[in-house]
Amino acid sequence: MRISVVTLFEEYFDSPLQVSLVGKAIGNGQITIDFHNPRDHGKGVHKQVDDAPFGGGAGMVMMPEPLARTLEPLASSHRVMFTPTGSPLSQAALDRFAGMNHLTLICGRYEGVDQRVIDHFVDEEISLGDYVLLGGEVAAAAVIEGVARLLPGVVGNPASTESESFRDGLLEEPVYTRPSEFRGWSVPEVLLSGDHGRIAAWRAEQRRLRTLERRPDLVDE
Ligand code: JCQ
Repeated sequence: MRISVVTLFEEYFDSPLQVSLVGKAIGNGQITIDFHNPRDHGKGVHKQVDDAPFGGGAGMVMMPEPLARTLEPLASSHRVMFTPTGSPLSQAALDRFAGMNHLTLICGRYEGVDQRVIDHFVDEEISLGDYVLLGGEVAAAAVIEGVARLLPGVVGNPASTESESFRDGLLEEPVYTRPSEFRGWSVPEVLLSGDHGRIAAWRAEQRRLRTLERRPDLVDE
């Protein structure tokens, strides 16, 4: 799979792409990543990429020409831009992205991006959540990691089954490992019982309770 990243700050991705399974997937050639910097198409001696908003107001807007020039050669890919006004990122979106040959991740900066570029050079807008960051780089790194673990062979691949379990719409149950007593705190007895029926029932109940308490929005009704 090829992932193109459009960013003013390629160096932001240095460690996320080296570390762990993502680093391995890139090392194996399962993922190839290339970077494209709108600054290379910036205007004038200062390579300007942002300008004041029409109509006034605070902050700067990314200019259309440098971004359009950056995106033109990537037109045959699926182009995703990260903005706080996009559709929320989900496991379903990651599953969809993981099936693509060539994905382009566009990191906005400043207060926004000229809408004409979004209208004509972007396929979808995605948000990492209801908060504002300085740029889309964190969201792009999240998508790279979320997609990498779905690619065949990257996680030795229980990943696809794991995302299945998220798809059933409940949070995961709590998990424990040795020792069975840690600083006086015991592991729930049922998990040591060897009774697989009881364990499965306990896990299902924990998932239900946890979801009701923390994410009532995920429970149907
Ligand atoms: C992404 N949740 C928050 C900030 C404007 C392209 O326009 C903008 C992009 C950003 C950076 O992304 C985020 C974000 N998901 O802040 C402002």
